[in-house]
Amino acid sequence: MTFSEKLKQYIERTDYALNNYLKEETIPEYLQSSMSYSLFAGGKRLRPCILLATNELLGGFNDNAMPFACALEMIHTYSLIHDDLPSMDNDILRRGKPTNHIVFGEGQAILAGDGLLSYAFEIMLRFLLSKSEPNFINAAYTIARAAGVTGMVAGQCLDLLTEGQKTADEALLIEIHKTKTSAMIQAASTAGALCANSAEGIVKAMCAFGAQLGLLFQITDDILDVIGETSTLGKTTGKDERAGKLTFPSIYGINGALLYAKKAADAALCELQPFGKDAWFLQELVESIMNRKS
Ligand code: GRG
Repeated sequence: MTFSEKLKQYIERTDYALNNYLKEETIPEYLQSSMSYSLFAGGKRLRPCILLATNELLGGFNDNAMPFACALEMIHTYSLIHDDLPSMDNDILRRGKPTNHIVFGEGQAILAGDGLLSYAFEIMLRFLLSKSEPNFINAAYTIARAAGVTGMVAGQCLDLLTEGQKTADEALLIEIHKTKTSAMIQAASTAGALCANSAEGIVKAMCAFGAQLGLLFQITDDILDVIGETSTLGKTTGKDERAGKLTFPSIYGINGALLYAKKAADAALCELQPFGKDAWFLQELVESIMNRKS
């Protein structure tokens, strides 16, 4: 199987499960529409794919990992809806489509995000009620921490606070990237390993892998905001500079940022070395993020 075929398979399985989750509850029609609009707006499903691929690599049963993969994608989608709000990044375009608040109104967009966030926890807890094994509890805890007040929410808070800051503070930049973006990607690989009931050393290695992959992803995101095309990315470009954001290109220039990206890619690949060819999908995923255009 090729990389694209495998990727497609993970995405299709995730989409199927997400669709079922949204259909199996009696959600008010408008809320269902606003949640579905963003959940099925053409996201790359990066985090579920990492979770499922890590889980498969380590001999896990993907059916047991799926609730966590879906929860992660729901939390990710809520974060994008809220990030696009007028009070945050104030964006009108996401994944090539009008943002949630443009279509459904600001109040309903906040609720679509709240709905996805709370439903994500409901899904994980429902699974834990049927299989309350320590490794699954740990996977849910890992995701909760990544999304929360020391993870993504903390990162977004620092990101908003430092807008317009002109001083090149590398430590702060790394802290924002680690929390805002990397934490959720790291949670994907870590939860994938935990759902496979892997030994502590393996979980640690996959956690380190996810941290580097997350950093790589954010650096390439920063680079694409400068050199990418709005039509390819499906979102407004050049926003970081206009908002005076602290980014890798703003501190090191494009070439410097590319060097940091390469360093993170190499470090991620290094964590996969013990798995040899079995880790082919994750290895190719690292390469594809390094070379991504969207
Ligand atoms: C509102 C608590 C809260 C957090 C928002 C995710 C986020 C934090 C902000 C989005 C701004 C941004 C561009 C972050 C950088 C990287 C990132 C998360 C990009 C979007 O992720 P993709 O490319 O999205 O995986 P798709 O559309 O493919 O799902």
